[in-house]
Amino acid sequence: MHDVFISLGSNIGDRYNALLNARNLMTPDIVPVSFSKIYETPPWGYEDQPPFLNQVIKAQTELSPSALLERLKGIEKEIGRKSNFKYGPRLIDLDILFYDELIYKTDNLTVPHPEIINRAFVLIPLMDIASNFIHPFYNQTISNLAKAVEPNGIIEYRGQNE
Ligand code: PH2
Ligand code: MG
Ligand code: MG
Repeated sequence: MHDVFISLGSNIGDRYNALLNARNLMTPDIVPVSFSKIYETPPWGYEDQPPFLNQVIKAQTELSPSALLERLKGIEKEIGRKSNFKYGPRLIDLDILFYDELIYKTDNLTVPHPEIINRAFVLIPLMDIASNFIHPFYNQTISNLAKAVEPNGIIEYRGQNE
């Protein structure tokens, strides 16, 4: 079994249900075992779009990194994601953050996700469930990495009906 961390994001439609559906569609081959809180986060990268809901989960899987990526793309499709521009709005986005302590790079997948250290919307949810996890590339704890990002505008999300 492999331990993986996956980030979930949505900023169009029923954002809360998109996260819920994505988690439900993962089983049985991706089994979520712990969940961060859900946060509402200002758009990062391309700012002229609605705020996101973001969550990070830890899951267990026997899938290889590339098979996991394909499965996550399948779930994005099932939820109705259409192709979009880089950093643009999306119904659901599922990204592999970590896969055990693996460091891995192919044309369409880099693990750990190369942007983790720049993204408060990933590091803050990661703090909920993996503050002591050591980033295998930077050899620093999540806790340490989180200190270096600005949490501006990130709030815990409580409303569950949109
Ligand atoms: N995802 C992006 C681009 N910008 N900003 C926030 N706050 N949350 C996201 O999940 C996000 C983003 C592209 O995947
Ligand atoms: Mg993404
Ligand atoms: Mg993605």
